[in-house]
Amino acid sequence: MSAPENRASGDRPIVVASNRLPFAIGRNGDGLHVHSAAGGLVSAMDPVLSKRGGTWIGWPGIELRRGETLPVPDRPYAIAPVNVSNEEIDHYYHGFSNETLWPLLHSMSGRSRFDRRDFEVYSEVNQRFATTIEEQSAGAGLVWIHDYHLMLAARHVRGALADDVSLAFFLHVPFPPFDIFRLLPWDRELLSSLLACDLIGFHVRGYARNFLDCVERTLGARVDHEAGLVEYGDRTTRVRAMPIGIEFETFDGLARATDRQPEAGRERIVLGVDRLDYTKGIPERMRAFERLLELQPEYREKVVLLQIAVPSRTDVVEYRELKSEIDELVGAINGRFTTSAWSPIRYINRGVDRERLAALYRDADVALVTPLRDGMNLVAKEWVACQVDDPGVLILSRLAGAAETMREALLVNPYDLDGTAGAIHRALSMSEEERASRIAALRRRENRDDLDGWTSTFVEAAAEARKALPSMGDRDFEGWLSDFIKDYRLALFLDYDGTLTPLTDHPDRAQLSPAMREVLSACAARPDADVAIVSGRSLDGVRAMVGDPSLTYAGNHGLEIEGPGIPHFVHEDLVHYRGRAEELADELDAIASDGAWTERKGPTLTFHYRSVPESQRASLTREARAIVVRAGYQPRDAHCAVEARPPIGWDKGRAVLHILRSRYGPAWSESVRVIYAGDDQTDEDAFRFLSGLATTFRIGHPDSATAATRRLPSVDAVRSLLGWLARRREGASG
Ligand code: GDG
Repeated sequence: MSAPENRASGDRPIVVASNRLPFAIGRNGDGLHVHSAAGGLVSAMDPVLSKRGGTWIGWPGIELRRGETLPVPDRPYAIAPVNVSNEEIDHYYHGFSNETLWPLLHSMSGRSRFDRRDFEVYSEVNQRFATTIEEQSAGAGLVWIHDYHLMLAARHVRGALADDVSLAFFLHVPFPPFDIFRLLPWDRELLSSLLACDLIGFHVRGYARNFLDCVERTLGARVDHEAGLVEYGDRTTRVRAMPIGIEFETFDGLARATDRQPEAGRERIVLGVDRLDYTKGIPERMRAFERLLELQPEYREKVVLLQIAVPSRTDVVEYRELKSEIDELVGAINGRFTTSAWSPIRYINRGVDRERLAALYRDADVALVTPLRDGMNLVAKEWVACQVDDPGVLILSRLAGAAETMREALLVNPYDLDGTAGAIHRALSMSEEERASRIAALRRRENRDDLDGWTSTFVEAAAEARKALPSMGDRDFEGWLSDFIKDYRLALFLDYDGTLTPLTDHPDRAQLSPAMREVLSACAARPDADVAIVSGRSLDGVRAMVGDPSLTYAGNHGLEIEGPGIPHFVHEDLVHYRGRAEELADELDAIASDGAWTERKGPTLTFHYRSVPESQRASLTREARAIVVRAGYQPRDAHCAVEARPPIGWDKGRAVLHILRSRYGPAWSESVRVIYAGDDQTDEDAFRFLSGLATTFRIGHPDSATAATRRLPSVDAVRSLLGWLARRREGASG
């Protein structure tokens, strides 16, 4: 099938990034040699890249020695190799990709190893992929990143991509439920990186649902589960299930063209074909077959299990152990049942070529595809495509993604040996009519939803993905907050700049909009709510900007506090710093040029450099920070500014607790619920301090990590939140 090309982004080239290139490089005495690497990904991407042009980015599979250049086979698109050293491969590929992520994503967390060094190298290699993607993406319409090896690349790429280039990711393996994924110490990093994409594709709906659940619960992103949209900071990502297909016509053609194989003798054949991987359930399958021979001796000497297991990841110890386990099991089962004329298991521990594979598929009476967990499983689909005469029966694990659509197969639980043995019996005794009906339906679907169709659907979906979620509204706040604050007094803490007003080039210009002023006053007017503004500005400064005397104000990051029911507070240690901030400000003024200036705020100050040309910022801030440190103050990065605070162990978090305790007493949490919203690094102190004690919101761009419960995209969203808080209970939470 061929679907229309992606029109929305024209016919611009595509950049594909995957762990491996579409060919493999080996080295022998004569130097480097190219081998073809036929596989699902190559079959899927090669035609679309050939048609549209573009670049394939990947690791060539070998560490290049000094002076060696990569032999690149002739292709109608560019190849950009990413060099990864052998040591890096150990951590990035064997370690984090295959020993941490692979088992975890397959819900086999007991096999996952969590090693910080592996993760660090994985991040570095992903960053290197991202740099190559940036270099290759000029003029491209789509950057398409593949699979679990590159989950951190998207985040680095996003900032460097032109606005009209779509960024998309497809995961070829399952995505596990929240309770499993949260075991990963770096879950937030991976999730937030993926949300830099416009489109994320999974094989089946269940994986997409798990992912949406994870980003909602782990990152506090806003999710529309029905539409498959995630809003994270100011960016929206579309999440879709797009089951991969196979080259149906190719397999069908191969099956019609090849001769009968010598394996097809008098016995009936039950076939298994897999990479030798513990997710594929090969030992369980052999035991189920053994159970069949135990329970139904009439199959002895009549049926053979033909298992092809292609060696895979032999550098990983678990894979070597699995090979030994299977070797022993084959020996034990064959030792138990073999007669002079027959052995029950025929085991081939190497790959066969595609023609032979198609013939084996065609001639098998039963395909036994019983992974313990599998993203999709292409073998099931390829086998179906090869059923060109005398139809066989497909037995398929219900834990493979393929089971979601291939409903006409006999679905089994691969852990249930009796159930699987029963299914083999049912398959071997199934009538020709039933077999033909099931296969006809399976073939129709795989022919219709083939690989070409999948690629076109993905490319089109990526171009159309850039739809924003409808703006945040009462329904969201209702879901997040109404139970939390119901029947409690509300203590609302709000940062000022970047939270209640957009950031401006000068602090004096950051005025509250009339609409914001209105919702703020309406919140403050509620008899069951108290509002406090917590700012890095001076106390007088922030009070003057807001102008409502009924609120509480915490200035200078909480070093000074004033409000109803709270004795005026100035941190006692400030006496030691009297006058020093002024001296420090004079020193900073001496280096201020090109629009840099110092905001004097009493005990603290802020050195602003927003108007300074980009090229001078790094050296200027380095100098400013050094001066601050020499003066015995703590420097802290803010939005285009360096803050200087006396080192007295006080921050916005401590200030919030001080306000809560002074106002409501030490048992404040019995009667008060706290909501805090802020956009700044200094608000992170409050988010960490209040974790578990409050619902916290980080406003704005999602590039920096946050300890907040949720993110809000903008000052407008804060206004909507305040509007809802002011109106609630009049109808909503009763
Ligand atoms: C990952 C996901 C998902 C196998 N033996 C031989 C041979 N093969 C080919 C098959 C098939 C491929 O290898 C295996 O694909 P699977 O889908 O079964 O499994 P993974 O390798 O684990 O692939 C999986 C897939 O990505 C695609 O998204 O379906 O869930 O784990 O194409 O034909 N090919 C040849 N000789 C062999 O002996 N020529």
